[in-house]
Amino acid sequence: MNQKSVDPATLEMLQIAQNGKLETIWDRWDAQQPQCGFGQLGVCCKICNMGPCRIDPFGGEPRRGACGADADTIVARNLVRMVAGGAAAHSDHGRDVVHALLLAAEDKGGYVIKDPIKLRRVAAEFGIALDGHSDTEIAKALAERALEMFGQQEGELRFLSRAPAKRQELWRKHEISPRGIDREIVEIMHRTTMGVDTDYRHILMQGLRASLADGWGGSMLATDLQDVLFHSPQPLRAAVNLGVLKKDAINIVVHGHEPVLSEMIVAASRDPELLRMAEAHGAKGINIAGICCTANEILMRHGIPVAGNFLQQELAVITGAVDLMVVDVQCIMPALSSLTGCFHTKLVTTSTKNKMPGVEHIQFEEARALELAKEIVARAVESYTRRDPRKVNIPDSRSGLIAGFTSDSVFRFLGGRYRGTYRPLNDAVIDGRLRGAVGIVGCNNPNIVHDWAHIALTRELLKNDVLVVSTGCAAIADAKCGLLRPEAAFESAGPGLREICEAVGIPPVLHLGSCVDNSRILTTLVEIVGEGGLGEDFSQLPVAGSAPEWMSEKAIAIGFYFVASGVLTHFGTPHPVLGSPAVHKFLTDDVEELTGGKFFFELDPVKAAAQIIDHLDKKRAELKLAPPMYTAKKTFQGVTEGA
Ligand code: BF8
Repeated sequence: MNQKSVDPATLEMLQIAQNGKLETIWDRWDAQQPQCGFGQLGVCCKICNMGPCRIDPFGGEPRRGACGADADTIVARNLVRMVAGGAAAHSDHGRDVVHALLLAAEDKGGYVIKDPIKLRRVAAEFGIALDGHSDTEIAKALAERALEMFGQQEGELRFLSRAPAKRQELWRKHEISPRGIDREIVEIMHRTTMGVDTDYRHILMQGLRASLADGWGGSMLATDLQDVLFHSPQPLRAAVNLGVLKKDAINIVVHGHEPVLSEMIVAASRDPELLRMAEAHGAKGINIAGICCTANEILMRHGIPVAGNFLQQELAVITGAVDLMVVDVQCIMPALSSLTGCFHTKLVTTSTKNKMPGVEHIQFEEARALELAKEIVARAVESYTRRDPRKVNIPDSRSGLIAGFTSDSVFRFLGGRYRGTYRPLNDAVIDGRLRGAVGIVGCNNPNIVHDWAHIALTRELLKNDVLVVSTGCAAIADAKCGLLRPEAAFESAGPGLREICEAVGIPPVLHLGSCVDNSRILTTLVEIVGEGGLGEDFSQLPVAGSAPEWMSEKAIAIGFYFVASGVLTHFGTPHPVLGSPAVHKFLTDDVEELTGGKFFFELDPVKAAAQIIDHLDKKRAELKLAPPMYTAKKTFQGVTEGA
């Protein structure tokens, strides 16, 4: 592949890396070619020590592993183990947030409850008594109830009751209502170990159940309790791309996922004593910038600039301007440890779950959160004194954006102060000003030109009057090319979407946060159905989901819970299932009979947009809605088809 990215800052830094003979993820990915075909097709089984076994994907021999497992069983097992990995990552993040809430209730670690209204709203859902009780008493009771959701053995997760009654009934009918978060993940591991479940459909149904435990459990808890602790986001302005790093300031990059750490780093960076120390070393302040979902968390609540998305983490170091990179968990490339060795950059791990050989570990303890955050910031100040100005190359690339939308705020925002409901949004869909809405989420992957698929898909949908909501690295991609500015409505949206964006002053792409905040997409769907006029279940809505450049197991878990919630879901490259036509058919066809949602795989973002729009139009017709007001005929690449 020749072109590596559509982002000019990334291309500039890749040239600098090449000149300096610095290896990046693209070099290592090239060195892996050709990648293992058995792995890509999902037909390699290494679950027990009789293997690894592999199946001939062309129907020849061997057709079965040593134990007798066929391609269908092997592919389904491998896939749901990916769901388990993704659901575990999101949910363990959620668990850490619950612990932080417990500490806030006990007045430890510097955490305080910043959104008492949301605290009371969520606590009421758990049936916790509110009257006459202090915020800390309620927070303690809520944290205890939330912790129970992880180890719950029977019944259903509390947040499932947010879904429409029809959806809940459907989950019960197919026995995929999750009982407890940890239980469903463990059950995947049990069912897929040697000699247990061999029925691929039965295995995949457990994948759906565990994914619901993520979306409507661990991720939803993470989002809601982060809002309680760190306050619910509100729309705010910020900047994005490597150009947010500053030549004359101390640059700290926070990378990973959990705001329990990054919130404290932000607080510590404003400490007067540390600021004086920075100044004494000749620095003009302490500049915090984020990478990956940690970036999204502190962007959403503080407007902290975003240095880049997943594929830019090494490039941030290669600017030579990062004095310290602090990481917690998930999406952190192991290569950072050797790369930071080529610069003055200090790399610090902090989580009990993540250590890197040769990298200093400062154990983050929530009970001493602020104190440890100050220690980390002080290390950055020290590191700045070792910065070599000759190695500094910061690309002059940064875009403005608006972030900070939530299912609570944005659509009520659409209704204005006196009409704070989802009615205007639903009416816009009903009268055809808006064709529908699509959530574009997920990662970058060197197997696709960096950011290209996110941006191309988003642009096609906007042109066709489809509102886009976005999270994770997808939102960062769209932000870098200016799609998260209100002006993008003039430049990129169809006439109906433009009218709405202009009336309210919002961008046509709404940033809903990090990957755990995909739960905000679910609660948005709840609100839309609840508002009325667009059917009684998610599967009736003109909506879809997409992960055009996915790479992580977490993306598979998210895709599964979208599909289990009745949503058509696009992935750019297929899941590793093509070695089993039966599993592929289940995911892209049969599952629709069960949940109303299904997957489709399409690398070309323009073709994917066409398929998504066909789906939105089909749903509109089923609801007997008028055709789209302005873009009844689909518009692609500036050409109106059939016009
Ligand atoms: O959880 S989008 S590359 S950063 S996995 Fe990772 Fe993918 Fe980015 Fe956030 Ni989500």
